Amino acid sequence: MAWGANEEGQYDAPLPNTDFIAIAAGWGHVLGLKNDGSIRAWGGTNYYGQCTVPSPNTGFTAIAAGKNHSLGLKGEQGEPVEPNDCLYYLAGDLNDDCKVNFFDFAILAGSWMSNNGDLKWNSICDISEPKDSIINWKDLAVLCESWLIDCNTDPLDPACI
Ligand SMILES: [Ca+2]
Ligand SMILES: [Ca+2]
Repeated sequence: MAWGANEEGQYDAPLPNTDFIAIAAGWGHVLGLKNDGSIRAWGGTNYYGQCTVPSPNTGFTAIAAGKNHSLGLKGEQGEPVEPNDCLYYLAGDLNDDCKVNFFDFAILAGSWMSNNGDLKWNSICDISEPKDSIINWKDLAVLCESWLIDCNTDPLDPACI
């Protein structure tokens, strides 16, 4: 079911319009995650390819949409997860694989704008200083400060010490 503005065809979910387990809305486009792990995308002008799901379009477990971009999480709990041998605390590394990338972003997005006690609440995402029992831009800012730092390949990065 959809309501509100439809200038970009946001209502026009491709048929068969069934078996969706999650949806995400961008500016003019919409993502739907199906129970078979594939993503459908519709609406918008697709100038940026936000509706073109990379292949193989399988194995997705979560989705998120920005204004003109889309995100899909594959595997469970941000797999692949490498053995946790981090000897340091890398702010923003939410899945303990010693680097900060889209897997961590997806975990943060999963509890976005939740408060302690909400269904979506995930305490590991409260990385703001100080912790404030809400997941918002302050936590995203901390993650962004370490964005794409990989302590496996660059252990001398100041963030990895
Ligand atoms: Ca990580
Ligand atoms: Ca916070």
